[in-house]
Amino acid sequence: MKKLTASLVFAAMFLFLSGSAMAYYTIYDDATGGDCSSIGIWDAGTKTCTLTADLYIPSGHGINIGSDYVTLNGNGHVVNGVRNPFYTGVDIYYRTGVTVKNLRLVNFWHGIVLISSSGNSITGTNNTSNYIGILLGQSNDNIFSNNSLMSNDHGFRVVESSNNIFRGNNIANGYMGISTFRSNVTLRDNSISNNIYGFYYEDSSNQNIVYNNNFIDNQYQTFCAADNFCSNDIFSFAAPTGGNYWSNYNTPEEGCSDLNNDSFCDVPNGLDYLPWTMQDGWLTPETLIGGTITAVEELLTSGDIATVGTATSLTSTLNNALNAISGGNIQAGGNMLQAFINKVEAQAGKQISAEAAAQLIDAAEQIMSKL
Ligand SMILES: [Ca+2]
Ligand SMILES: [Ca+2]
Repeated sequence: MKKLTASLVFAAMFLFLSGSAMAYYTIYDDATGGDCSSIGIWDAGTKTCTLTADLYIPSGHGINIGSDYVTLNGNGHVVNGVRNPFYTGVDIYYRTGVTVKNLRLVNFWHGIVLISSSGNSITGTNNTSNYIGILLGQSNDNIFSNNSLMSNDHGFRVVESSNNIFRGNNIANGYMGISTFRSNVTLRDNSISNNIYGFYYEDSSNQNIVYNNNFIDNQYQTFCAADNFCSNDIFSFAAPTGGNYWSNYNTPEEGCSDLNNDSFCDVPNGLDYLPWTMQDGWLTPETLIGGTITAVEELLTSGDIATVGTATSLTSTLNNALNAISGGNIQAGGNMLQAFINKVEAQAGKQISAEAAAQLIDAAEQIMSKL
């Protein structure tokens, strides 16, 4: 009966949300970007609305995304709301290919809502003091990366949604960091800290993939609301990927000894068969170089690196660094990473966009600091 009631509540909520898409501003893919011209600058070529000022939304909904394949770039600006039921900062209903980035959403009932929307990207947003930071309903295959969710009752709330990826988010100081209902999620590289419940999943929320996250000082780090409805969840992979870091399971007193010094606890922590003994243990020089190679390939695809030749030169230098470090020749690896930085600097603003060059140099310097 409890589950039926909960389901009806969600159904009613979706109807309410779906029927209330009236927003102060709607971004459309047209000559002016819909209302974009009154709050920012519309680039019709890239279909991007870039905010030019902070906004205050005194009632109702702030910005509705009215077309597929558009980008809303907050450019660091804040949209402030009023925390009454269902008032929302950004509405994304029945959309695909939408990107929302670099936007701050404060004091809404929902910071961002996705309903029946798949294949979208929410990245680098900052959601603070909302009831729910980001809500998904019946929305699949979206990516949520590098978002900050602080002091929301629920950081992420995921309802009847599948195959969404949550990566590199910082979720802290809430009642539930991420909570799911009849859903499955992939959680990776997130920091989930100081919530009552870190990851709360219920009612056939199974087949979750949860690895390489820092679970820090949540009263309940993970909580399956009904064991018989939570199954086939994966909390670790074989070394060197391993599982997660758990602040309540990282010392011998807590059951985590590491007698063979491989940075994994020698005994599993529940379903996590390879718990890390240190935060971010998976961010070794080797894994970071692998990630930087991937970044170069992505920057080539996005056009931030102009030619295949430039990208190949960079990845071959990174592979040389990887081989040297894997073989124990740390100094040679460091020299290769310095050579990589020199190559990037030489092409910054030429074959490599200035922004991408700064990103790659930061990555290389981070790796060198770990050698
Ligand atoms: Ca501890
Ligand atoms: Ca060990």
